[in-house]
Amino acid sequence: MIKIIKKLNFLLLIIILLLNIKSLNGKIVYGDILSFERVLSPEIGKNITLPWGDEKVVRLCNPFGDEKVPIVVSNNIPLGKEVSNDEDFLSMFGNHSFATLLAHFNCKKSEETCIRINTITPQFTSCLLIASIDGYDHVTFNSSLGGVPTNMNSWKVDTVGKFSNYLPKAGRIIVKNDTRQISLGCFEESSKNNLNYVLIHPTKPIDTIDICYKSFSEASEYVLYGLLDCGDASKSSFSISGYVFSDKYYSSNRTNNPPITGQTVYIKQRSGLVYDLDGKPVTQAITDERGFYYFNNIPSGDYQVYIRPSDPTTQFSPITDLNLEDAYTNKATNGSIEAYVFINGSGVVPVSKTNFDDIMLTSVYVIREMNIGILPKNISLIGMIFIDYNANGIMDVDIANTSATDTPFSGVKVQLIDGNRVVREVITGADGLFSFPDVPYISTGYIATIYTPTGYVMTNYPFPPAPSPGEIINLEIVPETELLVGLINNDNYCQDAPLMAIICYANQGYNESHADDPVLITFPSTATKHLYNMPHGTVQHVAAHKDIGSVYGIGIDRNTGDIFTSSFMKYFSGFGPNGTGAIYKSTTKNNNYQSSLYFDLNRAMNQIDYCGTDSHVYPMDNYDEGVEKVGKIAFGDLDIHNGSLYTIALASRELLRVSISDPTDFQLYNIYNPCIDEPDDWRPFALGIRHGNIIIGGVCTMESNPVTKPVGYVMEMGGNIILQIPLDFPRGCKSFGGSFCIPGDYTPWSSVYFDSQPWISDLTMDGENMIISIRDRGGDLDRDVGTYDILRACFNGDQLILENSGSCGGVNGAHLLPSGYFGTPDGINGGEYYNDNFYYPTDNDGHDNVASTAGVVIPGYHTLFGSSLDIDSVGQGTVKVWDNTNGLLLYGIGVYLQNNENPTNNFGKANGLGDMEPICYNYIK
Ligand SMILES: *[C@@H]1O[C@H](CO)[C@@H](O)[C@H](O)[C@H]1NC(C)=O
Ligand SMILES: *[C@@H]1O[C@H](CO)[C@@H](O)[C@H](O)[C@H]1NC(C)=O
Ligand SMILES: *[C@@H]1O[C@H](CO)[C@@H](O)[C@H](O)[C@H]1NC(C)=O
Ligand SMILES: *[C@@H]1O[C@H](CO)[C@@H](O)[C@H](O)[C@H]1NC(C)=O
Ligand SMILES: *[C@@H]1O[C@H](CO)[C@@H](O)[C@H](O)[C@H]1NC(C)=O
Ligand SMILES: *[C@@H]1O[C@H](CO)[C@@H](O)[C@H](O)[C@H]1NC(C)=O
Ligand SMILES: [Ca+2]
Ligand SMILES: [Ca+2]
Repeated sequence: MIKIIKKLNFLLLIIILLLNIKSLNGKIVYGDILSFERVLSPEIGKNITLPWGDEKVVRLCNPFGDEKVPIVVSNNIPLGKEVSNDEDFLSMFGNHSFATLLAHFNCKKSEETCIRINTITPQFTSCLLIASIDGYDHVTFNSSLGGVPTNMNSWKVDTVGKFSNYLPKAGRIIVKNDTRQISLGCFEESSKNNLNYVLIHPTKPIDTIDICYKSFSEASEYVLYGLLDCGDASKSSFSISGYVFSDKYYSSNRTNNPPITGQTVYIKQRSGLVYDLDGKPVTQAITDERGFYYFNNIPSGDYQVYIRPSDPTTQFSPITDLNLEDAYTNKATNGSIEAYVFINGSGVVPVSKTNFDDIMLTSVYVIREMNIGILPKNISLIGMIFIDYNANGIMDVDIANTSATDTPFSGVKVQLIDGNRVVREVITGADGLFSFPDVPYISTGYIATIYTPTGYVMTNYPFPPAPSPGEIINLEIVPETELLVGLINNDNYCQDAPLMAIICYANQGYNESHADDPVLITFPSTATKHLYNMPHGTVQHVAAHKDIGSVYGIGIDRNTGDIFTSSFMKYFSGFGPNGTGAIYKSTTKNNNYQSSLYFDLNRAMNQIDYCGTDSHVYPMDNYDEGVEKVGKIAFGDLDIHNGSLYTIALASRELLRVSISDPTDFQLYNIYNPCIDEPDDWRPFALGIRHGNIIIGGVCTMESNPVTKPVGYVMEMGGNIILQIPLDFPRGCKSFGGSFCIPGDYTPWSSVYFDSQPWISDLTMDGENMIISIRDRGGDLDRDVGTYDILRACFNGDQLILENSGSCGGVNGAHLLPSGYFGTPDGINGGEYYNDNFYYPTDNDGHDNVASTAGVVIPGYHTLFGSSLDIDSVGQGTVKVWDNTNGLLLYGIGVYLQNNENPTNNFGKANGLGDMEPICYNYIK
């Protein structure tokens, strides 16, 4: 203690000399507030509390305990003397006559000592003045608030200066900092008497500063410091402003995000209520149409700005920007911003009347962009794309035999759009659904952009004019309502209940006794009764025998409804007036049809027998010649595709294409011949359309070398074989009765009419699966009976696989083993997918295979319509209807019934029907 007093005496001496205080009257003149006597270093360990300046109360203590007691005295330095006349220096002390500072002594080479200055309340506007640092002094300090260390890089230097303008030069103080501490030093030669100083302030509130000092020379054993008020509280009025925005981008940035108008923003001080500088309480502000709010004319303080969402599950912008100087960014954590607003506070700037946000403010300072981002409530949006087969705009889901069931449309790209922004993108799956779960709600709403596949149009337009096929469609999509989008293209479209056109055959030459018999008729596809029992007029006679003679293939022009038919060689039914190369067109006129020659391949090729010579013998009384030409002259199946009709010229085994708008535009294509050993046995006949391309079906008939069974082929136009059909499977009984079974196995083609001679006559797609109709050539060689097959081939994602044992593609059909009516094996591996058996109870007999010669699947239908025979009578030409999903025979419509009065009217069971097509019109004209 004595030692310390001694040192103090020494110190006083120094100070008196230094400050040039001439007369002390035996008593040192102290500052207004600090008491020299009280601030003696031994006391520091006892936590001295002393008032400092007008408002502050400061506690001093020794942070390191008794071993390292700092020597500190208070000091009142008179202002405005020679040693203290620098204007900048003076300006810091207002109109005070003394600068009240602490002097911290440290003897050369004694250990560093520290002093802790603690203010009871957080300091917003305090600056730290440290003075008298020369080359031998080393001062460091750090600060904290509530025990939380300050990042010392956030302190800012205000002034580096000197006490006196009069005395020689003072050395400049160098400030170095890192996050933990600030170090002060001086490397310039300085006058002993002109003290240097640095004024430095925190940009965040603090309540504690630890200052440590060590001296390296007796020439300099003290530094001075003090807390000054940097802000003039009377001038320091503040505002807080910011934006509340809907953070739909999850960007935590108000840029581009929509404002939230009418949002209440609350404010409070950590220590309680907020009163503005007029003394009025301030509690809340409401955001304007820009989402902007402000609190005006409030004192400096430790504020919390927050919102109180009515929905407790409200979520806020994910990223909080702690740098309050940044514009645009979200400053709130969970909807609440903590901001120390004071002069020099981070982000606190003078109000600028050129800044739009400040126009309403009357304060001197403002902290702007105290933004609060609210994540919009998530919503889920869903929709579905379906194929609207009948284009009625409704997703028809009922399953009926004679109407389409609309199906989900997979593989369609759908984007969710907000303005120009693609929020998400999906491709519809097998369920046709597109869903956007958990997207932020936006008041402007979303658009679903449908990338309509090529050729498709939307059927449930909310808008005329309708976009053209394949055009991208933008639709509003709203929560809680599934956006249903029906799409259709022409190929998949058919109006409800289309008429069906079918070929019948009339006996004899076209101009003989049966000249007026109808051979091309239409009937409602919804018919369930036999046509001959239906009201008059239900069936329309399109063309008579005299108009077109014997034809097989039918094609419908979807634009006009015109019907094209091609000549066909059949026993006891003569060619039409224009011979073997004729393709006829039947066109509606005044509610009636008119038929005429459209194209003649013989004429077009300038060769009278290009399609074969008419081998019938006329007049045809009871008998016909030339039947070995069946299947070898005239034409096969006919289909229309892309504005042209296609048929097969049987004599030359070529594919013929003729434009349906211009008969002079035609073309013949070679067809690949898969019958390597006996090329002459290749009999292409059937046509179909798969994946938008023509496919061809034919048989290697084994006619010229009948040692093996015939083999069928289905190929693409270029000859790529997509299906091989060995026609060697058991076929039950061609006819059976109580005690007999006439085997129905296929034979090579021959002139024996009772042989079952396989003739692939039609190819029908059921989605990705294929239905192959096999006519019995034997039925066209006589007037006896033909028995048919339908085979189903299922696509396994890679190739078509023929039905086997009555199953196809993993689906069991109608006739698993044993499949023949009397248990005989019937079909590939003994079973068959489609039930084509016929049993006639009256006579206790029947046929095991009366399937179809031409099949129709109207788009979207689950049924197969086939031209066949025998449903409930013998000698009946019949359209049968099967269920494609299980092979069941559902019902049949008798087309005609051979009766005993006029047995030669039709062909009865002898292949009395030909091709069949629905008259579907184009939806997109
Ligand atoms: C001084 O105050 C500090 C903190 O307020 C405390 O930790 C310390 O024990 C006090 N010292 C004495 C001697 O009272
Ligand atoms: C000087 O200080 C006194 C009290 O500290 C105050 O009343 C007075 O207004 C001040 N004068 C000026 C010019 O600031
Ligand atoms: C200053 O730093 C020292 C060492 O890390 C630490 O013990 C002390 O508490 C700090 N002082 C303040 C005021 O944060
Ligand atoms: C501390 O360092 C940072 C940069 O790291 C600087 O911006 C800041 O002004 C410095 N503070 C002082 C008091 O020198
Ligand atoms: C916020 O948006 C502004 C304006 O687009 C941009 O300059 C700034 O970098 C953004 N800030 C952040 C943190 O993304
Ligand atoms: C086709 O037959 C009809 C009816 O006999 C006849 O009027 C027409 O001239 C024939 N057309 C040709 C090109 O021979
Ligand atoms: Ca529909
Ligand atoms: Ca059968």
